[in-house]
Amino acid sequence: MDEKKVLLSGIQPSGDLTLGSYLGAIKNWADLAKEFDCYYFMADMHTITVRQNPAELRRHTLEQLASYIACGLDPNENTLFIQSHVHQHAELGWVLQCYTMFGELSRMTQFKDKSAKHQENINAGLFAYPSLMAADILLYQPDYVPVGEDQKQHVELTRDVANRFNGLYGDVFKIPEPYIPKVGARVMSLQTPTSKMSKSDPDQNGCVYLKDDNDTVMRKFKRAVTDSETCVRYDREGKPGISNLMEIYAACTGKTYEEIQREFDGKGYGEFKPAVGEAVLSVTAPIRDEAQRILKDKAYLESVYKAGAEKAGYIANKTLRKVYKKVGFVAR
Ligand code: ATP
Ligand code: LTN
Repeated sequence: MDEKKVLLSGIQPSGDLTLGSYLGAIKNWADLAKEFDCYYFMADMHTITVRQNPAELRRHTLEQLASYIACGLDPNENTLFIQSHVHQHAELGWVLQCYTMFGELSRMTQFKDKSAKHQENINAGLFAYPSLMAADILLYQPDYVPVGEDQKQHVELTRDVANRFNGLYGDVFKIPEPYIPKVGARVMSLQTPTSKMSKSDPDQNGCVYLKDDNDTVMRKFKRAVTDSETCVRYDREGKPGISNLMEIYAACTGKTYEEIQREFDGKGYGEFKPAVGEAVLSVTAPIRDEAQRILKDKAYLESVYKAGAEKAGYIANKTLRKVYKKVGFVAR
């Protein structure tokens, strides 16, 4: 009998994975398999809430799977799958929409941000997204949901919906906790350090992608927006650019802010920025090369996502059957 606690998370294949997705999420996942029963998926159903090019979506989904593996998620120890392969997500998603309030969904920051960004396509899926995310999570009865700071609000809504449902029908869902890393919890854009580094950001210079070649990474860090001072000092409010670079450097080297301040005392930004680039590359270059190698082996990737969907589907189905019974659907 497997007594391990369960943990689940997903990322939308909405673009190339960034340093933010890595430091804020995936990096922290690789070490968890020993302790937890882990499920990670490509949230392709969430991705179509913003209009996608179909060929690109397919490519991003497979590249993301290859990157997960390259980042250290061993498919033998983690269940890796594609959301749309497990139809129970859509089914529970519908049920949970009927237990999520209009007002709750209206308050979601991600909805407000994305509807401001895509005013031509504020569709019902974008609005109901958190109900589908609640389904993604609750199907697997996880104890923890490791996400970046920006997703905490969605996990809290998931807890509210689960509690509401349990209140009506008894203990159907386990109430999950968000699991948020301390360092690298929010990597900001290198060009606009007050907004999150995001893979769907059209400004590619602000964003460091895991697949970027060495020259591109170095160029992006050298051009990172800073301030008119010259001293490397941590001040999130007053010096957002430098503080962001310090956080990235700390996350890649394990150094503290005090150590970094001492290291670059009197040296100025001209030396600090390329040092951050080098530190990032020491982490991302091996991942990039390994992901490219894995991506060429299509048969292997297929075997991974098929086995993942099978295992995930089995667990998801158990929860969905219980829910269908509770709400009053006639058993088939
Ligand atoms: P999109 O641009 O499509 O909204 P995104 O790049 O913002 O995507 P998500 O797919 O929303 O990224 O996030 C994947 C995971 O990575 C989430 O757990 C999220 O919290 C984390 N994450 C994403 N971007 C960052 C970031 N800049 N800093 C820290 N964590 C991040
Ligand atoms: N909303 C998340 C992606 C996501 C997710 C999930 C994360 C979809 N379903 C379930 C954790 C658990 C995002 O945009 N990063």
